Amino acid sequence: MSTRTFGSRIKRNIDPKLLRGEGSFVDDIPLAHPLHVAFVRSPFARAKILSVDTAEAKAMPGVCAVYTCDDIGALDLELPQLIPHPSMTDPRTQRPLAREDVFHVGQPVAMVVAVDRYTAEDAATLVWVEYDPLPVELDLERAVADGAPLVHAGHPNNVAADFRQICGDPATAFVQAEHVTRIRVQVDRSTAAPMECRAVAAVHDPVTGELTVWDGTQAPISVRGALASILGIDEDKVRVIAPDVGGGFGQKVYQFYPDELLVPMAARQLGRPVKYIEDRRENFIGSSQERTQIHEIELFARKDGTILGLRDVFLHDTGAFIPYGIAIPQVASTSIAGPYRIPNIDVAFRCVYTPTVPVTPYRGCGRPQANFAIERAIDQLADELGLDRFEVRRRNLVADHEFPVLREGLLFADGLPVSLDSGQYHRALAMLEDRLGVAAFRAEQERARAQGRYLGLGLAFYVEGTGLGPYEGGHVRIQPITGKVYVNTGLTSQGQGHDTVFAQIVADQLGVAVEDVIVVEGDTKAYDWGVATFASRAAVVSGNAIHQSAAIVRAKTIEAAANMLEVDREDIDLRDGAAWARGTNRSVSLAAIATATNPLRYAFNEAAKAATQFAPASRHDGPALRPGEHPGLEATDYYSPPCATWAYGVHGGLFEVDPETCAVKVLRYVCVHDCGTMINPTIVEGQVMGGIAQGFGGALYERIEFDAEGNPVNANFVDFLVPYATEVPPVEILHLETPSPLNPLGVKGVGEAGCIPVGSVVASAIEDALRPLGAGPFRHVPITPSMIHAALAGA
Ligand code: MCN
Repeated sequence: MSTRTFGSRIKRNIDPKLLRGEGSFVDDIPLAHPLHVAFVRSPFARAKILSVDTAEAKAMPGVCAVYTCDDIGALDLELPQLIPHPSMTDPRTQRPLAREDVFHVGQPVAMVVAVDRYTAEDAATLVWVEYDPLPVELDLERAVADGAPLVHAGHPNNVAADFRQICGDPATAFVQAEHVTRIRVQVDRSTAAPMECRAVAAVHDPVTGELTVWDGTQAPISVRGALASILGIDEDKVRVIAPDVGGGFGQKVYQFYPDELLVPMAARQLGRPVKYIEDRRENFIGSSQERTQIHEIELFARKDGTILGLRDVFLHDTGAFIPYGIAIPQVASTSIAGPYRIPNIDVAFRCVYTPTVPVTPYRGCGRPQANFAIERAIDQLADELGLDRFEVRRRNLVADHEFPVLREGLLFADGLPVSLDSGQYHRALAMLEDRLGVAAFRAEQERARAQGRYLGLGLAFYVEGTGLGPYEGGHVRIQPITGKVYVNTGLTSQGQGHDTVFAQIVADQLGVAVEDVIVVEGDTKAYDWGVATFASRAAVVSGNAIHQSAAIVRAKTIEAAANMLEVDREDIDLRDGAAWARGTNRSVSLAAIATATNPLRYAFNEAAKAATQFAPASRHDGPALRPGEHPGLEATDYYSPPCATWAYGVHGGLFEVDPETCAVKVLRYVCVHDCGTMINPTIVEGQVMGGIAQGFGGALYERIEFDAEGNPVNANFVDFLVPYATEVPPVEILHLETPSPLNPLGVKGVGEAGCIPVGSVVASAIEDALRPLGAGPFRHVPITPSMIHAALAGA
């Protein structure tokens, strides 16, 4: 394979369209006279439903239907538990419309369908629901205490699951330790806040029985499977299309939200297109969130800073329901030892129901919390032992020759033991230290302090298991007539630029221009085996599948071209959209080769005419197709990773904290990262940058606030602060490329990496800055100005 475009900084194909406002999102899909949906949502965090009266709403002109749980027949069920785990008994999931009980503010109780959204919204206010509110406990630690009000009966202490994993011999290591560091850290709840909220539209064709659903989802194939199973129809009669999607960040991965089932149901029943476009407030109170965890972590070490063992016990807030099982805390618990050579690990967690929006993975999925725990603990260990924070890390980082590092006993989200596959951790740390100019900064910090300015340096290392299975596939086809190459895959993009990187992979294999490769994603009619976009897996899983398919097409093309040009296969060179007989000026275009596979079919085409002379049909040694041969230059192959491949990186920043205003200013921010071989460094940098922006949100600004009754009090962009471009600093990104030994392309994922260590870096830097004032430690994110103020006041 040549390396002409793989690894190149090619601009994303999709950007001109999106920047010109020519994207086509669910709300842009032209539908003939669609009906519109509004939901009646619970205003209580926990309540009994005493009655629901829809008569007045139904009577309103323009209202076509009002559904409660009693009106949806067989669909009145608990939605599927997506990732079962033996640690959960009776895991609770959401019903499409609440029956008897509501479990969080925002839970859908009734659905109104009307001629326009205004009418639907007005009618929703005329659905009269009588509630009997029940007591609630929102605080995670109090929720697990005896006597706390229960979210779900039969789940004492609100425990959804308890799980513990052990690696090595922690008990012995703990006894041998000369020093123990203990800290408690907390990460608060946040939300993905995609630019486009969620959206679903559906059309049912009564003649063909086909149901077409446009869904701003990360998982069209899974949505189709769920719809077909629940509605009891053939999968072939359900087509799910994810058109352009304005960000997902995990929130739009397959949780099977009520609207994803109810909108198609209504379209079938009412015989009209139906659509639901979530508004921003609904996104805050109805679409899933993540992050709250409280860790009690202990490091058992020698006096020289060598860590012998780690114990971590943490609480994980799972919200009102647990559709994703223990996936998030399991990822957190298996990431807890980070890049460090910690042989003995004891980690246990408890998933806790709270009467809040359900929790499912949000970019990072448990890793930012684990990172905050281990990195804050390492800083603390260094401080307690009087060692430099870089030095303690250096003493414990896995060395290059120690890979693979198997953490037997710690099962990752794929059910397999954690095994760090490759990396250059020491080099990454040295690059960061060098780029930050640590020695010079320390001198500057001293000078600044003398002038009453408080500068601080923070750093944090992370590892990230990426590229989870089970599998993805790719279909590659050289088009007859035009010679363009079409690539179909099962997953879908929400802004990751897959169409460009997948085109790069194929272009190199087939010797065509990237612009001549058209990638089609997110349409179950175009490709229908696959899983979804999550877990930073597209490059690893789909990338390798497409690479393999393209390799088969390449071989077929070379075989056909060798026949046509009457040379050996080894003498064929694919470049510039043609197959060349090496060392000659004889060539045949890929269009002609693809066309020649069936000259009759393309008899009206000039290329076909020209190619007829080469057609396999003109082979005089037997039938046009030999047994097992298929016509056309196309192939489908699948890739199933053996286990996760572990990306990593280290971030560091220089910050200034103003003790008067408590404002935090980022002076410099440096990221050294390694996602294996990079397919497109520009896209990788965009991903890293986007992740860091979200990381700054979690570090300094974003917290979903509830009052004591469980009402979200900042469910809007005025009160819930996402960082704007003005808050996200320029980032100096340095790359390392240690290929993954686990897959043919040597790639690891990068989509989530950026957000993982930012909270740890920011806390580390603020602590360093305010050390002379005795304020700190900082072990709770986001770190708001009022928290800094309180720390200074308490100093
Ligand atoms: N890439 C590359 N070289 C590598 C690794 C990746 O060129 N060695 C490219 C990939 O080909 C892809 C992009 O970088 O175009 C991200 O790749 P990958 O890490 O495989 O992640 P996925 O494509 O599977 O995307 C999922 C990941 C996740 S889990 C979240 S959450 C997230 C993210 O991507 N949500 C996003 N990035 C996002 N970016 C945008 N704009 N919007 C979201 O919703």
